[in-house]
Amino acid sequence: MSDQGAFDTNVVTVTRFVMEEGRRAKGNRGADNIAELHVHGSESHLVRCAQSWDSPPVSKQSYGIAGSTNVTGDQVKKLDILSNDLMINMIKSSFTSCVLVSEENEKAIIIEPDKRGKYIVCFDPLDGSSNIDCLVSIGTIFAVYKKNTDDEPSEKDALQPGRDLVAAGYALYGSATMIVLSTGQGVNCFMLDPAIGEFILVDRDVKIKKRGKIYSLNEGYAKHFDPAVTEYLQKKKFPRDGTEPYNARYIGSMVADVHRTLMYGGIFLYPGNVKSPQGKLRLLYEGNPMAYIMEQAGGMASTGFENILDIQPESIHQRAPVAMGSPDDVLEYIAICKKHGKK
Ligand code: P6P
Repeated sequence: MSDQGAFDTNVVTVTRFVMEEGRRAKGNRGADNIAELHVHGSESHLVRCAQSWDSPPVSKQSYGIAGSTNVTGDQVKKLDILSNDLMINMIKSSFTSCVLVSEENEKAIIIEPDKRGKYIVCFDPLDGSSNIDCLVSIGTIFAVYKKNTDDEPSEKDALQPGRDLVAAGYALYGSATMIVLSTGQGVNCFMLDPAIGEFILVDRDVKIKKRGKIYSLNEGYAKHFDPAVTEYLQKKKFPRDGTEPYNARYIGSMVADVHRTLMYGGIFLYPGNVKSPQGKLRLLYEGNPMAYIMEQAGGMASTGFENILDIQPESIHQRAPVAMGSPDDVLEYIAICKKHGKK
């Protein structure tokens, strides 16, 4: 008799989970359609990207600078272009969306009338791409809104505060490949099983620690930090209350730094500074989706003066300062920012 014990015949795949969650929430914010979007659209792209990362392309030619630069002035790698094209084509073929905003496209993509649905998807197709050649973890970030007007679809449809998101999440291509997803009913993590090409539910309803012991930011900008950031870091490095100093961790890929913060607690910071008052991270496809995940996991996400999800966007590539993670850590940072007063 062969041993059947090890084989789970009732695994919860991301497809099954999102469809069940859609059915549970049916009628609430169209979560059922999210199931469709996730089944046919962004998730398919993530699987393809994930698989390409799990079985990296043999030819080195997929790596390396593509020679162009994107709207944010970063050098564009070939995988950036591949990932962006995949994401656009997968979502278009899902017939669920009408407007797409990508870090790689200066203008919003208005989907042709015969392929339109009611969702707006904002995404960073391959975040952290400057780390591709040294094999550091990178990821894909996505944020999903519902169109809330009957007008002809336009870039304006994407200018909704993060508070109005109906779903958001990311895929992390690291030592394993994982999708972290929320449709407003908590945060769930799905690990890719390359043997069956499915993402399997491994962490249900993830909650972040109330306080952590890690701070994460690029201290190379210390010369340009606002006084509040300098004071906050001083407090983490040289605590006067007898507690141990925090550990410093910084990967330089937002998806990896945010995922570690979600898993271990602490705070991830990309603040504004005297050179870049709004910081570097983009609100629509970096700040908002990650803030949504953090709040759904019991964490916080702030600019230092307001919740990131409350910001009313004015342009699709606008930046916003970011401080997110364990609520007690973010609240401590906000108190110091407010003590120094609004910039
Ligand atoms: P810096 C990657 O280029 C990215 O957009 C985010 O993934 C990451 O958090 C940030 O930039 C890193 O920026 O200035 O520290 O290199």
